[in-house]
Amino acid sequence: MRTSVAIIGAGPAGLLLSHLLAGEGIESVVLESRSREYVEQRQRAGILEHGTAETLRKSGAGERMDREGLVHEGIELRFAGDGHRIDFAALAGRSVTVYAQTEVVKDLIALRLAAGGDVLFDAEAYEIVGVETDSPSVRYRHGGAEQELHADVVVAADGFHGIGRPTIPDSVLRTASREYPYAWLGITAQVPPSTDELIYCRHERGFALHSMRSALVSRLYLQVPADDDAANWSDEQVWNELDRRFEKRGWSLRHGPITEKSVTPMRSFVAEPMRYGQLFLAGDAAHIVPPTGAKGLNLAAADVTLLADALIEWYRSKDTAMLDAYPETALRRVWRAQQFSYFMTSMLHRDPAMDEYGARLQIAELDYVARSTAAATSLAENYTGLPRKSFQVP
Ligand code: FAS
Ligand code: PHB
Repeated sequence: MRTSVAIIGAGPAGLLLSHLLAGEGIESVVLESRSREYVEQRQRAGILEHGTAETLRKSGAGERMDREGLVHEGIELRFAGDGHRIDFAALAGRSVTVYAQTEVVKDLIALRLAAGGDVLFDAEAYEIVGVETDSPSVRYRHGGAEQELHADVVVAADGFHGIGRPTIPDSVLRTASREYPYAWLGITAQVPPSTDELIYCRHERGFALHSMRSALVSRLYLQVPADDDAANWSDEQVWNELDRRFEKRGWSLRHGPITEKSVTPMRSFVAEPMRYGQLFLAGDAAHIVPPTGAKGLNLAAADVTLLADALIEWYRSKDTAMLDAYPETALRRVWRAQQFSYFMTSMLHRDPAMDEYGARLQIAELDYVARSTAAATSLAENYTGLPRKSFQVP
C-alpha cells in the first residue's frame, strides 16, 4: 500500500491532519490500533480554543460544533469561598467553545469516511522504517495480516504511548518532564450544570472543576492522590467532596446520576525534536500537559494545523522552508502552553507537601489575578489561545 502521508493515530491530531490535507487534495492513510467505537467514546478534553474552533469551522468540520457547542466568554475562579469572573471577551476579545473531544473525533471520522478517506481501525502500527530516506514506511497489523504502508512522510500522531517518539534515536531525542503528586477524578453526570461558565476552584481540601457537556450533562473533576482509583469513590462521596470544595454562600451544586467515573494522571512532558528525517511528531506523541489549562487537545490541533500548511506548501512548490521550521515553530507554542498549564495547576492544586507559606502564596496569586486587569488579561489570552502569529519563527 502507498500514500503521500502515513498518519499513525486516529485521535484529534491524526484525524484533523488527514482532514486538512484532503481539503487540498493531498492523500493520506490513518492507521488506528483501536476500534472506531473505542476512539469515539474515549472521554477526554472538553474545551476548544478560539483558534481550534476557527480551524474546524474554516475546514468544513465545525457545523455540529456551531450547532451544539456552547460558546463561553469567561470562567470563574473560586477561592476562599468567593467567586471572581475572568471576562475573556472584555480582556482578550476571544472566547472558547465547550464541545467535547469525543464529538470532534466523531465529526472528523464521519467527514473522512464520507470523503472516501482511508482511516483503518484495528490497525496497529508496530514499526516505522526508512525515516532517514525519502521513502519511509510503516509496518502494521490489520485483519490478521502484517502489512506495510509506503509514504513520502510519516506523521506519528499516536499519543504518549505510541511508537513514533521511540523511533527517534536516543542519541537525538531530548525530553523534559514534571510529575505531580496528584491526579484528577473526573465524572460525567446526567444533571444540568449548576453554572453557566466553568468554575476553577482552589480549596484547602484540593482542586475542583465544574465543566459541562451540554445544558443537561455536567462534567466535573476533583483533585485526588496520584495513586487513587475511581473504585475508591462512591457517587455519594464524590458529591459530598465536591459540595465541600465548591462551597460559596448562596450557591449549591446540583447532584445527579453519575454515568462515567475515571482517574486521569497529571504530567508535563515535552520531547524534542518534533521531526527526525521524514518522521514528524504531533500532539500527545510529542507533549503532555496537565489538563488544568485545557491545552492538550488544542496543542494537538495547533501542531497539525501548522504541519498541514507546511506539507501543503511542500507538495505545491517543493519548498521545504515551512517543514524545516515546523519543530521550532510548534515547540514555541508547546512551551507557552506548558508554562500556562503549570501556572494554572500550581495556583489551584493543593500539593500534599505544601506548607502554610506555599498556601498563602497561592491565595496571593489568585487574589492578584482576580483584582489586576493585567494579570487577568494574561490568563484570558492564554486560556482562549494565542494567535498563530505569536509563534511565527522570525
Ligand atoms: P490521542 O492519544 O488522542 O490519539 C492517539 C491515537 O493513536 C489513539 O487513538 C491511539 O489508539 C492511537 N495509537 C497509539 N499507538 C498506536 C499504534 N501503534 N498504531 C496505531 N494507532 C496507535 N486534554 C484537555 O485539554 N482536557 C482534558 O480534560 C483532558 N483529559 C484527558 C484525559 C485523559 C485520560 C487523557 C489520556 C488525556 C486527556 N487530555 C485532556 C489530553 C487529550 O485531550 C490529548 O491532548 C489529546 O487526546 C491529544 O490528541 P492526540 O495527539 O491525537 O493523541
Ligand atoms: C472538560 O470539560 O473536560 C475540561 C474543561 C476544562 C479543563 C479540563 C477539562 O481545564
